[in-house]
Amino acid sequence: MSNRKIVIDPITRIEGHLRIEVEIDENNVVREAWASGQLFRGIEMILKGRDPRDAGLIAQRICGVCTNVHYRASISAVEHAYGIVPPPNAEIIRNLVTLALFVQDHIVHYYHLHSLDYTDVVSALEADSGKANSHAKLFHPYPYRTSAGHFESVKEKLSAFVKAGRLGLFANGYWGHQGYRLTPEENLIHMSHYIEALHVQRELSKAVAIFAGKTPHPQNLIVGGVTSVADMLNPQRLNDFMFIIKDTRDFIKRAYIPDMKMIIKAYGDEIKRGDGRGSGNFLACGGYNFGKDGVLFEDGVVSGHDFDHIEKFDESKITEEASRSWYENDTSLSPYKGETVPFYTDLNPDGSLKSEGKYSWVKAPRYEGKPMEVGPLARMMIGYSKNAPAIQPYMQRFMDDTGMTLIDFSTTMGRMAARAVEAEICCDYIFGFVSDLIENIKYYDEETWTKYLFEELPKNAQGAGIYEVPRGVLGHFVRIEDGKIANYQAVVPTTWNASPKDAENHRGPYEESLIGIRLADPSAPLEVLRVVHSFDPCLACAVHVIDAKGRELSRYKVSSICTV
Ligand code: NFE
Ligand code: MG
Repeated sequence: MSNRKIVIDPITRIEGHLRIEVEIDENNVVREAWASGQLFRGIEMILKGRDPRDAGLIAQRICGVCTNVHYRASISAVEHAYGIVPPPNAEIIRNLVTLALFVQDHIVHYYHLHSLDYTDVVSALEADSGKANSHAKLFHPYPYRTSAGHFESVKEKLSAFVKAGRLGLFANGYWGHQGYRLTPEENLIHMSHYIEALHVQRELSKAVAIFAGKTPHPQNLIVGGVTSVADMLNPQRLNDFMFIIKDTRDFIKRAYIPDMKMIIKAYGDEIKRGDGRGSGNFLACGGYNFGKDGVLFEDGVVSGHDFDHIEKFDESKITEEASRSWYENDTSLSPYKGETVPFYTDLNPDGSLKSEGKYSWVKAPRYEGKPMEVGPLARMMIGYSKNAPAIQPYMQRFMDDTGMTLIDFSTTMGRMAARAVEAEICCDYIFGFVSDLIENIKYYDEETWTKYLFEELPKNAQGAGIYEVPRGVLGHFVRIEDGKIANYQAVVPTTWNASPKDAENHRGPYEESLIGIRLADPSAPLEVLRVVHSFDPCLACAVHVIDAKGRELSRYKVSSICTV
């Protein structure tokens, strides 16, 4: 029997429109894969000709999920171009908001976007609440909201959904698939935390809004600093922020981490088999300084899982190319010179991707010509290998508790585990950033903005804002000519991970991680969902002109007065 193609479109639960096509052999093993962003992001074109000080407010509309990070990277790119250094308090406030967002993003990703690939909602209804209560104690001595009474109320909520035939957001799962292995009690514990996580993520949005004004699409950043002066100087606001983080920390330690350990125990053979392992190229730019010389994340570049030789990150080695993407100009370019001229070449007549030609709106970022995985997994593996004080002890404890080795993390389950460990680290370390802020204020350093006169800034300049954000390395690159934006490029984490192939036919990280995965039932490709979802895809970072039918994407009119 010849190879067959399976198309999953969209594969994302929310966060934009990603299409995955895989070719499987007669044993249902994936032999080739194509990741295709089905949306076009025109933001870079909209930014041309604008006042650089406005870039942040426009660029942040790239996405509504990783809310503040495009805003921040954009403002920083302009600051870098002009040589403006924001004062320490501004940097701390920016860090507080971004780190609260890391935690919120990771919790939402695990419970609401990914856990249903491993937990069966319908099975939870069969659970014995008393048994679930004692089972939860195997993974934490004081598990989060797991009394038998609480479980009964969760079951009632779930069965009301099922009885009404309105599964809502649970409607499209492959419930009953042989790939689901948790017991009914374990499924119930997860579903209970799924519901609790809705509250936790709402509270974290409030924490972000304390300094950022609102979320998504915050208001508090300006070139040179932040505007959240009154919030910074109000002890009640700081206290509210810390209180939410404290509650979240409780949830992470008593629910998220234990649930991760439970999943790893149940699906351990997938880890040992290496399901979802990619090429072993990892990239991290590091950052988030605190105290005298503390840094949360280490930078590093790893090739082929060689963690003994980690190179320093160098932004000048980043290029993007579009030989397999729907843009003109196939040459590999520095983002400062990057182009965004759409060139849609359609699908095959049967509606499938042109697997030998251009097939995605996502470009192909490369580091020294190589595809790179970015995100929590890259950060945790690099931080652990470099013995980073903020990372190594957390990773070590998780490894000791689960029996996982470093290479085990380079899998689908490992990607999830790294994200959970990172959420725990961010939550614990946020307090260090808060105490830096309090320390400054105590000594009358209330500076939040570095003064400059726009008229005195150079007319021609270029700069980059490069940060670790929840899904990996984010870079915004701006070139200013005659006081206006002449070119703008954003190379976002999902662009790295969802990258299509390149001129050399190197697969992107999603694609590479799918090779060798065996499907139990090709009509219900749960295994493919698991691999791709473990990266936390955000194709919303690649949107702006949507095509509901997958066709007719060839005409654009983007004027400079277009609002986004
Ligand atoms: Ni739209 Fe994002 C993050 C950015 S994309 S969520 O994290 O930047 O990968
Ligand atoms: Mg780009």
